[in-house]
Amino acid sequence: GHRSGVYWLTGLSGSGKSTLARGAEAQLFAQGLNVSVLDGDTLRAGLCKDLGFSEESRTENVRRAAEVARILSDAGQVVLVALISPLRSDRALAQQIIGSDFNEVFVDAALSVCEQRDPKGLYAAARAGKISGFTGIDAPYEAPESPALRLETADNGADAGVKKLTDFIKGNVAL
Ligand code: GGZ
Repeated sequence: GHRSGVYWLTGLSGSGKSTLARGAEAQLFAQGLNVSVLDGDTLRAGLCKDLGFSEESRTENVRRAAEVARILSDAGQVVLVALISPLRSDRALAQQIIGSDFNEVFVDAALSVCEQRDPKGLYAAARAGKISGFTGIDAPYEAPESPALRLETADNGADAGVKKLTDFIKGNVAL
């Protein structure tokens, strides 16, 4: 069909969501598909500039991303969303907005692994009490119970995860 789907990557900060989304974007683009990436960092620099990290702000962040994803998906784009989206209720809201095009992808890495990666030093800052309400430290992360796809990033290179995600999307687009 012309609907290629929304692939909603949820996971802790540092789990690899952006890397996987950007990698899959490049692969799919090279194969002629129209792809859009909605990344938390990018959205928070623009569309969601007014939002912080309270529970209410995160819910609104997820809601806006879902509405945009739906518009892009309706226009026939493959949509990759990379947001921590830590609460099951918020991801359920996204699924409700997007409908049957919604595919939940769990980017699964243990907190200890993400904390070791700590590319931006945010976990260290959270541990030191310089940031409060950091997901996994003093704000909740509720793992998906039955994701459409689960990608473990701790022991696998990024390329393996990108291939799994790309293959999953291509299988879905072909349906
Ligand atoms: C979680 C935070 C926080 C707090 C700043 N909690 O690894 P990053 O840096 O680049 O990705 C994280 C990003 C999370 O934004 P999202 O829009 O994905 O979050 S949510 O879906 O929960 O709305 C992190 C940075 O913002 N960051 N403060 N307190 N992540």
